[in-house]
Order: sequence, then C-alpha cells, then structure tokens
Amino acid sequence: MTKGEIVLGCLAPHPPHLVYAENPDENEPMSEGGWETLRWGYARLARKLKTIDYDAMVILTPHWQTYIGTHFLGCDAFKSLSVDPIFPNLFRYHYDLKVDVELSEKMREVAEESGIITKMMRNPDFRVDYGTITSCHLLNPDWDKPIVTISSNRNRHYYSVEVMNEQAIALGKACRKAIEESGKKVVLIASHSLSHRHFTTEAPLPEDMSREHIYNHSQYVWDMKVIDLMRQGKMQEFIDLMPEFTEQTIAETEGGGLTWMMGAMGMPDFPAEIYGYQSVIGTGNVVACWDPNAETREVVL
Ligand code: 2X7
Ligand code: FE2
Repeated sequence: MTKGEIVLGCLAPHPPHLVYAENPDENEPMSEGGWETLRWGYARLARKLKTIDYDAMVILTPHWQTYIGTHFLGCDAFKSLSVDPIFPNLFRYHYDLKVDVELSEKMREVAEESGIITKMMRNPDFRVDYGTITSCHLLNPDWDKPIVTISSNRNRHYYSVEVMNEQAIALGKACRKAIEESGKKVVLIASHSLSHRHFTTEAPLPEDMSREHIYNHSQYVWDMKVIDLMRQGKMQEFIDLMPEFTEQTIAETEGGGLTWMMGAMGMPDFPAEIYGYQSVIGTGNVVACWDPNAETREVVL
C-alpha cells in the first residue's frame, strides 16, 4: 500500500454568519449577504480544493467539547437539523453528511496507543456541531467527500494553554501516523477564529456591514502579528507564542485546532496561503492554508 499523506491543511473559521450570508438551500434563514471578504476568500480556497486529489477531510472543532478524552465521529452518516445555540435566527442548517469511519477508527487507535484517552462517538442521533458544518460547507459546498470530526478536549480549561499545546501536538502526530498507515490522501481543517472578543449588541439587521468592526485594537494587532508569522512560515514561533496570544485575545485557538494541525504537518516552515481576514461580530477571522506541495503553493494575498 502506498503511504498516506496530508495534502493540505486549512485554517477555516466557522462563524455561522458566513453560511447565513451565502443563502444555501440547506439553511432556513435568508440574508442580504455580508462578510464578502471572508466568503470570497473561502470561495477561492474551495476552488483550489477542487483541483486537489483527496479522500477525506479531517476537522478539529472547538464546538464539540469533551471533558474526558478526545472523541471521534464513528457512524457512517449523520443527518439532522443543526440550530446554532446563540444565533438560531441565522443558522438552522439541514445537514446530511458521510463519515470515513475506517480513517476515524485508525486515528483513534493510534492516538490511544500513544497514551491519549479516546472514544468513538457511535450514537447515530448525535448532533454534529455547527463548527464542523460551517467550515466544511464553505470549503466543500458539494459535500462530496467524507469527513471525520475530532472533538476538542478541554485541557486548556483543566490546565493551561501550555498543556493544550502539548496534548494537541501529540494528537496531531498520532493522526499523521494513522493517515500515513491508512494509505489515504487527507485534507486537515482547523475550524476556528483568531481573536475572539464578541460584540455585546446585535445590529437589527445582522448583515449590516456598517456595524461590523473589530472592537479592540490590541486584538487586531495580535491577529496581524500571527498572520505575519504564518506568511513567513514561522509556525514554531506562533505555537510558542500561543499561550500569550490565546490568553490576551481570548482566542479560539484555545480549542487546539491550529496546534493539532501544525503538529500533524510537522510544524511547517513554508509560507501559508492567506485568502482573507475579516471581523465577524468583532472576532478576528483568517482563511488560510498550508500547501506542502511547493509546485502548487501560491502567494494569494
Ligand atoms: O462560533 C462562532 C465564532 N467562532 C465566531 C464568530 C461568531 C459566531 O460563532
Ligand atoms: Fe466558534
């Protein structure tokens, strides 16, 4: 069997506002658009994905939070209505997705062997979180590839960002080994924003872009600092700064997605492709990817 590989790693934020703004058939509420800078960036990355040969998407999301161990989706399919708990006015999405259970089981097995506490989610009525749905919809609106969702263990809350970093890197290395042994080509997705200070009052029209802006300059400066590190291919430096960045900007990196993905990809020292940065309800969001193939890697923005 040929060795499996990670063919792309995507940092894919999941504000449900972006799906709402797209008006896909799956989502009930209708909008007049909004947040185009991020949506156009996503559309460009989705076009790149169409040119890449891959078998499955593996996503780590901070909105599936587990307190004992790391959990993996473990049924062939999940179908239901996902209603965002905070923004039910924007996101009521009918999903119908397929899971690569073989790959999921393999990752769980290798993670367990490396000392990580793990569990398969075998409940067919389990409601898949909106982070998975939003990031996967925007990267692949056709939903024509199976996915695997990995939960976010709350070790940042039990312990610290430092412990989260160590655990997420160990999980990333285990997932990489499992992918290599599986013989499959896999796209990784870290589903989250950067800085994460929310607004406190919603505009009467959620997509009113005259009301959309970052609420704290220090958070913006931090976001620009870490995006600059991505551009320069200095991911080890970013991971080293992760505790300070995450604490000072209450960043969604706390769930471990980016650290896990960088651990799996061997801490890239090549430049990330940047597709767009924009504020959503005051949070900082960048769409970015790491392409290990130097021949297809581009300077996008
Ligand atoms: O989950 C989110 C998020 N991470 C960012 C912005 C808006 C809403 O939901
Ligand atoms: Fe979120």
